[in-house]
Formats: sequence, C-alpha cells, structure tokens
Amino acid sequence: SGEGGALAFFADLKPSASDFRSDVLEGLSRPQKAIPPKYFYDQTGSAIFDRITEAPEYYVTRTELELLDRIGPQLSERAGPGAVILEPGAGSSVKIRKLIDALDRPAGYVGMDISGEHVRAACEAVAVDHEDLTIGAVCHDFTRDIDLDALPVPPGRRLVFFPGSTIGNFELADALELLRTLRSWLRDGDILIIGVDLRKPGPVLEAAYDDAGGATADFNYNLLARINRELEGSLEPEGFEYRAFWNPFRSRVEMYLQARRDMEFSVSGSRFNIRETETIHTENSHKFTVAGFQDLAAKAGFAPAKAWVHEDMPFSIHWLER
Ligand code: AVI
Repeated sequence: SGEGGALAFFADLKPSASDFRSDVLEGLSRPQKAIPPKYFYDQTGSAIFDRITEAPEYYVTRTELELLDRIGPQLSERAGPGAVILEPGAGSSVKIRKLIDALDRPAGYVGMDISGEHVRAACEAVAVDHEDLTIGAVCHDFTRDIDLDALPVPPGRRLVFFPGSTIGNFELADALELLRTLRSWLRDGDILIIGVDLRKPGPVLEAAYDDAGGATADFNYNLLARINRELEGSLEPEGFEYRAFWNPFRSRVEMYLQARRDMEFSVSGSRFNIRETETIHTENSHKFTVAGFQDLAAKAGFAPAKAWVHEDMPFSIHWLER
C-alpha cells in the first residue's frame, strides 16, 4: 500500500462512529456528568498524551519501559521462539519494538486500534524494520467482541501484549470483562502480558495526574474541544478547572473538569446546564496491588504465573496464562 512497510493484511471492522455522540449525550445527562476516557485519543489528544508521558511527574511510561528492558530475557525464555503478538490499542511503538526485539524470533504481530489510520501507520512503521515478521493491522474497538478466526492471524503461540496500565482506566467490573475478552483471543497455553500500575502515596499520584507543565490538564481540555469540533458543541474550556485526586477507598486517581461558574452549553442540538463547582468526571486510573490484580486475573480465568515489579515507582508487569 504505497509507503511504509508492507502489511500482510489490514482489516477494517468499522467501529461505529455514532458511539461518540451517543456516549457523550448519555454521559452529560447523568446526575454525575461523565465522558468516557476512550475519547481522549483523537489525533490532538494522542499528541498531548505523548507530552504527558514525558512529564517529569508522570512516572508510568518511563518505569514500564525500564522494567521491560530488565525482564526482556525472561520474557523471551518463557515465550519461546515463534510467538505471535497481538496488541490491543496499538499505541506506543516504542514498547512493541522493545518486545519484538526482546523475543526469540517472533513470527508475527497484529496491532489493533479504534483509529484505522493510526493503527495502519503504526503497524506499517514496525513492518519497515521487521521484514521477517508477518504483520497485520486491525481497526477495531478492542472492548467489543471480535472473531479472530475470521482474520488471517499467523499461526503460533499467541501472546497478547497490553502495556501502559490501560486496564486501570476501566471500572473494575469492566476491567474483569475486558480481561475475559482478551482471554477469548487466546488458546490454552497462550499468554497475556499486561502492565499494571501499583498503589503509591497520594501526593505522588496526584502530581503524576496533574503535572505542573499542564499536559494532563490540556489532555482534558482537548476532550471538550473535540466535542466542540466533532459534535457541534459549545463548551468553553476556560470555564472549567482541571482537578485530579487520589481516592484511597476506591484505590484510584479520579479526574474531573470542574465548572468555574454556572454555564449553559449545547452538544449536537441538546441543551445542558452545569452549576458552579459541579464536575464532569473524565477518567479514573486504578492502582492495584500485585495480589489484588492477580485475583482479578484469576477471576477472568487466567493463571497468574509470574509478576515482575519495578520497586522505585512501584509498577508491575504480569505474565498470565490461559
Ligand atoms: C492510558 N492510561 C494508562 C493513562 C493513565 O495513567 O491512567 C491515561 C492518563 N490520564 C492522565 N494521565 C494519563
């Protein structure tokens, strides 16, 4: 397909575009207004997220990369030769490249993302440097069911790679369901390698999720700007203050946009009111203990075989077997 590396296949499963509108309208109609965090990641939002990963306070990406470097040889030994990597939310090519380079002659890589353009470009870029791998890209919302047997996934031991602690952005019930979905991609003996952020002191977490450089705040304001752009919205980002706080009872950082004054706005022709100090809940980032996460994984039907922990800023990578 022109530039970039040649993909073995590109499958567009057409995640429905109407979801954004209906999810936003539904979320803003609740007593606690909310917008699902998966909509952060338009092109601008993804670029701002890259800025977050470079913020000094946001330890998550840096810590996971270091841990991946450290455990690469162990992952390789456990996986054996010829593994086929499946990546939901194919985002950071840095991480997938590290994994591919660490493993023993992997046979294939299939990236999946809700943005077709993004996943295609990302997988083609990996293909340029890995002509020996069978590489495919799938445009799909990975929280939805998928029939992998209908796709030309190369044969071999499957290894789902889900880094970044993205699992922490789901409500616990949804995280359990997502783990079950990922398990359904696997056959007996296949593996899920998943990055999971661990509990740490509240002030450290609150700084990580409200960096002084303002990247995380911008990430949230962009969500409003995206609604204005794509859904004919009239939200005023300056009318909101970004707030992040650690909720120890639910073991999660909660993120909100708080109205600085009473406002009226419309989205797609629907009118909304928000009162001064009222909030729009934009995201949660759950923080686990190793044992707590292993319990969740076991509930989803995985055997938690091994967990590696980076001790500086506690972060874990789990090896879960089906
Ligand atoms: C993608 N995800 C794991 C990030 C996190 O750490 O929860 C999203 C994020 N939101 C604000 N900062 C980072």
